[in-house]
Amino acid sequence: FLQFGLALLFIPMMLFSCKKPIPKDLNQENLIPKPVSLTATGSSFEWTKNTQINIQTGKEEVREIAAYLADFIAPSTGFKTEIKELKKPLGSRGISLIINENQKDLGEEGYNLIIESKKITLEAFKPEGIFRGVQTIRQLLPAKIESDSLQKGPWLIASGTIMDYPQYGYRGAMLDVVRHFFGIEDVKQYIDYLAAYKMNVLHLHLSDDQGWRIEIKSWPKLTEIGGKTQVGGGKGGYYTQEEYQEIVQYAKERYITIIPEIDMPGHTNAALASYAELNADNKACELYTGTRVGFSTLATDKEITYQFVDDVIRELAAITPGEYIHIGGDESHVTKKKDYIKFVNRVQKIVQSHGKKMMGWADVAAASLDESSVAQFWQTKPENAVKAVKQNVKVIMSPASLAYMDMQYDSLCPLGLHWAGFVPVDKAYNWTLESIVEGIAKKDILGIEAPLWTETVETMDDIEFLVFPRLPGYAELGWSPVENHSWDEYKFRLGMQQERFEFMNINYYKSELIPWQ
Ligand code: TNX
Repeated sequence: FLQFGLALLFIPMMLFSCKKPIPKDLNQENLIPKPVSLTATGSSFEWTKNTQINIQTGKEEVREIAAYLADFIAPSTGFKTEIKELKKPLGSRGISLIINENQKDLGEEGYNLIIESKKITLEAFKPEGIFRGVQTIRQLLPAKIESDSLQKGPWLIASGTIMDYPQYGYRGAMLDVVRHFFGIEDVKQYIDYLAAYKMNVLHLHLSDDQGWRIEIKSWPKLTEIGGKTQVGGGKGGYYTQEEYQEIVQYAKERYITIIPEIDMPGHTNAALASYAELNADNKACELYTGTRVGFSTLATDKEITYQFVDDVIRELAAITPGEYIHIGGDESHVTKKKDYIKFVNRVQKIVQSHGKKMMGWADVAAASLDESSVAQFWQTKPENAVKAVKQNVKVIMSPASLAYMDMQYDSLCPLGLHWAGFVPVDKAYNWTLESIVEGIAKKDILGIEAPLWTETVETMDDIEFLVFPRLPGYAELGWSPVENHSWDEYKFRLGMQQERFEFMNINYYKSELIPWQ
């Protein structure tokens, strides 16, 4: 009788506790990048099969973001989330994605997120802000939300409010698709990694000594010959203009801008091997599959060279909606200085004539830069970046010794180079954009970019090993206010990302510096 009585007591209690899982605490969540401000209110919202996403009528872009969110949670939850267009989406249930003029102060990418036990309200001035806020919702869901197979709930989101916006408008990564070629599926995967950490730029390094990776219809041999190989002699590859546009579109749907780079006048062996007339001696050189730098140059005093540059930039500008075209300009060691300056000045005009702004590695500051141009600081010595700022040009911070994801973590690291030193995960995080170069202040800086050169990188697994876990740190340096950065606190948040990395099938480097969960 006693057993029966206890059972009577416990069964309803168990049922009750199944219905009401223990609330999560928003303060204990491990968001990267860390939001500007956050207040916990001690209960949870549960995403169930009946949860709907509400949007305002006529907001087509927001509908697409709602569909992205619904698609994202579908494989792991099994839910078919309904998207409802309401005149007043501030209903009492579900998740409302709202464009609101009143959020203007939070800027293009800022958002306000209010999580209550019965509803979630995500408000922003622009769809960009809604998309960034959706990434916050994503990180507040249990890590298994990242799985592509069905998982068990409950799908709780801790309640409270988050007000958030980025410090810098440019938060990017670069992928070198020349030294080793990566197809569009890999590039899309890379874009998804950037999106998850609220990054908004992917710089694609599309030409170099070892290859030419973008179809140029007026100069077809660039890809027919120049696209045929890569470091180590593999088969290389290239994107047709249609494929490139597919990448641009995929990135756009994630509020990421593609910045294409055609590196010149140095780093041009692949072009020089494809067209004899681009060489000073009119002889095509051999294709190159090694890893040396600084040995090639376009013939800067031939008119055909500028015809070539104009055609390439024109075709590229026509399929690139972003405002920048990157012209490289680094390590032109065999171009005479006066020729280099003349070349960059002329190319800057060509870029502008096609309605774009010029971006270049900071070496371009030797030339006369227009204030609309942008210099990317990469060298271990900052003189060139300082020279750019003196010309009122804005800079992107990519210091090799801190932000190069192709630098080895340590001397035992099986992949990567170390010409700028080792970059362990703490070193990668422990710096600020505005205090790294004397004479360059926050007002001179557009943001951060973490490049990945691929001399030693052959597969997506290799990419992931060098990118994770450093990338989330770069995202935080660009997004979160300086007073929110602390390695001692960040490393625990990063450790908590482990379960997410596992569900995402990321081949991350298990650095001993991080207290993995
Ligand atoms: C220098 S960084 C280069 C690249 C190499 C890289 C390797 C820069 C602007 N140029 O050509 O791939 O080092 O880390």
